[in-house]
Amino acid sequence: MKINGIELRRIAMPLTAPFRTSFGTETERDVLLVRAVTPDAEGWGECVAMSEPLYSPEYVDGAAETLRRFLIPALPTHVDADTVSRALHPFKGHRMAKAALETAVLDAQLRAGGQSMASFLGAARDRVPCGVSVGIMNSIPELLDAVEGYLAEGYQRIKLKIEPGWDLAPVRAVRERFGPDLLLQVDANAAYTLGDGPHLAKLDVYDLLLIEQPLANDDLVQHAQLARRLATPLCLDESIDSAEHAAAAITLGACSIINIKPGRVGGYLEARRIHDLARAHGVAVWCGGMLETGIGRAANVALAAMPGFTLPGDTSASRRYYTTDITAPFELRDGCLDVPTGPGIGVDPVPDILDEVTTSTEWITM
Ligand code: NPQ
Ligand code: MG
Repeated sequence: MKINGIELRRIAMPLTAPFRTSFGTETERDVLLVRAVTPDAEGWGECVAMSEPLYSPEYVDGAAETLRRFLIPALPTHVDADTVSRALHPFKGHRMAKAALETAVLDAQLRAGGQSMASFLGAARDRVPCGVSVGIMNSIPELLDAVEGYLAEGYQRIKLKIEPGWDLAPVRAVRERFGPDLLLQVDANAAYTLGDGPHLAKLDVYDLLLIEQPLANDDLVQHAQLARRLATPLCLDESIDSAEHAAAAITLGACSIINIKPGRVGGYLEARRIHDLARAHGVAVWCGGMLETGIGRAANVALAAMPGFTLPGDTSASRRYYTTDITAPFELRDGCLDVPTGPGIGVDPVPDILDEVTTSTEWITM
């Protein structure tokens, strides 16, 4: 497939409500979109980097610079997702930037061939069960109201963001209020150390599905030690940058569950490798979220339809984060999202809405 050029487009998406995690409070999503233009089709990729390097070392200005300076110039003039992946391989890190470019090319390739992303990835179902990630709140009553609202919308699983000072009490309150059948899990975004092990073990009585990324991103060995001291299954997010990290974590016993985010691991091809590896080892996976717009969400929903995704993901409806999405909104139906069936990611930005939120565009000719 020939490639004419790449557009880098920045958009500013106000969040419906501030989203607080152990690393900070976000009120607006600063998103970089990549559009690959070929003679036969256009493809879209969404870069999941945040505006600041708080979740991982990547950040959106850095991703844009990496794309324009190194990644896009390294592309051959005839591409598909595999050749893009190989061409980007010499560059270390910058997986979110790579993922956005590879996904834009993959989307264009699939649209040109009339195949859906779900079919390409080997999806096993046409709808995926959805969970929701609930930020740190100012009070327990406020948290209980938020959880009650999400359950009324049909979410099948609740994930509470935790940090030191906001862990046992909110978990206890939610468990007591909504009962033993609620699928409940927590995410610390690396806010604890191994010394907090005895404290985190107090979560065991609340029968959580999992505890996600309690320790620092690079603490694989410490996670293995912690996992042995907890009854709650340990899930890794930030620590897993690649299939190699996943293999190491599984071998070490650092986790029994993996949160797969295609952006974090460098794209959907690598995400599929981690899925296959985890499945072969009996390790459950689920699809995480990075407050994607409909563009990133569509591809994530296709991924989450693969057979090894046995736990509900953070693939929430558009309205969880945005009053107006840039695509037709993803809406919950019986606690599930429908997997898009059209070619490629199966959704398109609505031109007027896209223009309204665009803050800059840049065209790079091949
Ligand atoms: C997680 N996401 O699983 C992340 C972290 C996260 C849905 O909990 C702006 C952009 C704010 C990306 C906050 C969920 C964010 C962000 C949190 C990602 O760890
Ligand atoms: Mg997480």
